Formats: sequence, structure tokens, C-alpha cells
Amino acid sequence: MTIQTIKTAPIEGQKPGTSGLRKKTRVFAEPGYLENYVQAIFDAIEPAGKTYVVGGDGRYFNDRAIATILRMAAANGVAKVIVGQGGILSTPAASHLIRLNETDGGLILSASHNPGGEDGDFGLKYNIANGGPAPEAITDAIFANTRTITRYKITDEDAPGIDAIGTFSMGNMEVAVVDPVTDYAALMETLFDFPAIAKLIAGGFRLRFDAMHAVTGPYATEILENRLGAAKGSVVNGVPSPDFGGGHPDPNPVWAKVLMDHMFADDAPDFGAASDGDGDRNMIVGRGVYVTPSDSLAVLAANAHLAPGYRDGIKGIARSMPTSGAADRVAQAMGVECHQTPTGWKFFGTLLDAGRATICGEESAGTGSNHVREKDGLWAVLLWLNILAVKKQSVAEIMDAHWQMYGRTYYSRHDYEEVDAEVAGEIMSDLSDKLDDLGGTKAAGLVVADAEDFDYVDPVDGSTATSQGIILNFEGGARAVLRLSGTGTAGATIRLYLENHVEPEGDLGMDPSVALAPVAEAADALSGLKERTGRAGPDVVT
Ligand code: VG1
Ligand code: CO
Repeated sequence: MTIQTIKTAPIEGQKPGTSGLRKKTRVFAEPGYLENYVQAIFDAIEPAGKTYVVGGDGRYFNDRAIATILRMAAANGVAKVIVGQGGILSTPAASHLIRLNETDGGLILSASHNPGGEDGDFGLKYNIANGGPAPEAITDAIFANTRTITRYKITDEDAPGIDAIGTFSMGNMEVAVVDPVTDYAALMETLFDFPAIAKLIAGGFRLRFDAMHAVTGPYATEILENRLGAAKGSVVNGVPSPDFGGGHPDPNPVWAKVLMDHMFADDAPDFGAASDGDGDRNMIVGRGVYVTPSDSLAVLAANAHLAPGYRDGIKGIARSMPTSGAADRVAQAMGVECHQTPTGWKFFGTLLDAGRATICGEESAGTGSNHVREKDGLWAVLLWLNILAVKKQSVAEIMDAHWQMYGRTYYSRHDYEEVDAEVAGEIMSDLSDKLDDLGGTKAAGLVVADAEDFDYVDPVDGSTATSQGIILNFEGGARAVLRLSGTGTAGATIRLYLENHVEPEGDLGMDPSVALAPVAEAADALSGLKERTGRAGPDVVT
């Protein structure tokens, strides 16, 4: 095996502050592009003699990218790579393998919920030894390397085939190809009462899991059908496809509309769920009832003790800033810590490591716990099933009881996609400039109580993140948040997050769009969102 050192030039690409690189697949596949990014990672982490996990969500280019990464890992002196069979690993399963094998980290290939395929998106991120996304100090170093890189190292030897389980060698590097599902499924069995869930299902409880042609298919089929006894065919779209069947693997009522329709039909099953491209997100639907991710986080936190893995209770709850305050009310009632972090799972890592949070969640359909250091779609599904099995209530009954106790926080997110980046930046900076003067301002019948540009200081390690979104608090408890997406690959996406809390004695049965209409109008009046983007309304409402 000979190591080749190939001359290269800096690449454009990573947004500072994001935990990985997401780009159009065609850009990633340009000669040298992936190689440059991989070398930028290796130059930031001193990989010689270390062990890493490598796997991805199976989208187009996954296989070729893994072959390149293996050749570069060998050339950079890596001792061992653990790779999922066929290149497949869901993001939570990769996080688990990193932790289980006490490796030094991992490379996860995914653009998550972004569409895949030759004309879709591709992505790559580095996770650290705790199993979680690299913190900003490391991603900033990687970013800096992409701007100064002059060469990358690669072997002339081809990577071994990874379609069969086994151990191979590339020079001094060992390549262990492992089953992607086995260890993850075993972990789930330690957390949840599988016999109780199996009994529920054997008693006639019906479920449908839509894997959206993405990575969770094999995991869901093994766990839900093979181990828990759900009828064959309960998992739909369960074979990962390179372009996700031409779909958009984002589990929300818009992109998972087929599942939504199914769950609102006359013969709907008792429980429906979906997951995203890389398996870290979840959507939960009961018969005739959609559970918002913010509410799901609150319900899971309130009932986690019903599952064996959380029998002793939870230490704290953490949610991303735009996620609704529903979980805060649960934390308060339980007397546990409650944290509000910037968007992105990496901010939960320090809290989980320090034992200051057990359950974490984001409004974008991500929930998880201290069992790994990523959000985990199937974990949320299984915790819901465990709760349903113990409570012997329907999803609708559980939601009603929750709202009767804590009140209901109506919630919705409006996305304005592919906005001109300059216009989007101006909307945010103009709003930011006038925050101090907004208190007392009337808009659409609401009065601004206060406004802030969200800055975060990590309570564990003191690291900071600034300007993470603009919060508009209104008198009476409603809130609007505006922030720019960090995961899009075309133009800018402005996200407007809306919430309105109603106490238990108030109207708990409103249509969310009605409950939130004044908040949306007020946020629009204060930011000029529609006028300045030239849009009549949002592109996606979830
Ligand atoms: C989105 C979500 C955020 C999530 C991120 C990664 O980011 O809003 O909550 O952490 O995607 O999720 P943004 O910057 O576009 O709003 V995934 O499933 O890509 O790993
Ligand atoms: Co994802």
C-alpha cells in the first residue's frame, strides 16, 4: 500500500457554526471536494492510531464516499474503522457504536432530512468520543482547515467491499464491518419494556411506521415487526433507497402527508410514526391526532419513568430555544432542571455528559436522552409505545390528560424557503437593531412585553454562542421566534416559530392555526417578513 499526497486548493462550503458540511450531491462528488473536507477533519483531530465509526443513511454517493474515507483514513494512520454493513448506520446507531466501542469518534454521512439523490443533497459530519456532534471549537478548526488546505492523503489501494460482515485490513488499518442494527436494538431492549409492548400489540393494537425510504427501515423492521410482533407491513417504505424514493425524508405533516392521511382515515391504526433520512427525527401521530414535537417532548419527559431505563426518574430536561415551553412546565412540576439551548443537538452534549439533563428535544421533531448523544427517532417511538402499554390509553387520551394538567401550548413553525440570502440577513439585522425599542409596541392586537437576540452560555463548560435567534415575547404569554436555518443548501430559509399557551381552564380544543393567527400577524408586522421577502405566506407550515 502506498500513500499518495495529492495537491489541492481550499474549498468553499461550510457555514461557520454548523456541525457538519451539507452541500448539493454534485458539489460533494466533484473531484477532490469530499477529499478536501475529510482531510480538513483529519487535520483537526490527529487521527493516527485512533479508532472511528463510519456509516451513513444510504443516500446516493454514500458508498463511494465511504470507500474514499477508508482510503484516506488508512493514509492518515487510523488504526481501525468500524463501518456499518453496506455503509448503513442511522445517526443514533452510529452514536451508540462510538460509545459502546469507546472509539475516538466517528464520521457520519448524511444530509438528514434534506432530499437525496444525484440532484439532492449530501452531507458529512464528525462526531466526538462521547458520540455527539463535534462542538464548535472543533468545527471551527475544521472550517479553518478547509480554507488553508494544500494537500490530502489517500492510499492507492482500493477499499474493501463492505457488503459482507467481517474484518479486513488496509495496510496497518483494520476495517470491521458490523451489522448496523444488532447493537442498537440491544440497547433499546435495555431501555424499554419489550414484553409489555409486545403484549399490547398482541392484544390488537395496530401501528404504522413510515421509514420514508430512509435509513430507519431495517431498524424499525427488526424492532417493531420481528421483536415486538407488529404485523408484517406495519413498517412501510422500509428499504433505504439512494434518493429516498424521490421523496423528502422530513417527518412532519407536510412531507409525511401519506401517513397523516392514513392516521385520520376511518380505519386508522392506533399509532403512527415516521422518521427522517438519518433516523434521528420522529413524528408521532395517534388515531386522528397529530402530536407536535414540542408536546411530544413534554409528554415523554412527564412519563419517562414508566419505562425501565428511566425508572428512577429524570435529572433534567433540555430543549432548544425555539421549542415551546410545554416541557418547562413539566420540569417545574417535577422539580428538575430545565435548560434552553441554541438550536442543534451539539448543545445538549455537555448537559447530558454532566448528568444535568436526561431528556432533550427540539421542535423540529428531534427527541432523545442520555442513552446516546444524538436525537433518536425510534427511541421516541419506543418510549411512546412503552407509555401507551403502561397507561392503556389512546394517544388522544394521553394528550387530553396532559393538557388538563399543564395547559396546552399551541405551536407551529412557518418556513420561508430559498429567500435571497441578503434580504434574509437584513430582515434579521433590522429587527435585531430595534429590539430595545420594541417593548410596549402594539402589533396585530398583541403588545410586545420584551424582545431579545438569544445568546447562550453553556452552564457546564462556559462556552458561548451568540445571536441564535430573535425572541419576541408578548404580554399574555405568546411568543414568536425568528431565526435563519443553518442546514439549507440553497439561499436562506427564515423560520418563524409561534407559540401561545392556554391554561387548563382555557380553551384546549382550538384549531392551532386559529390560536396562533394573531402571533403570526404580529411577528410579520414587526419584521416585515412577507413584504420584504415578497411572499404571500410561508412555503411550509408544520
Ligand atoms: C434544523 C432544525 C434543528 C436540527 C437541525 C439538524 O436546523 O431546525 O432543530 O437540529 O436541522 O437536524 P436548521 O438550522 O435548518 O433550523 V437533522 O435531523 O439534520 O440532523
Ligand atoms: Co436527521
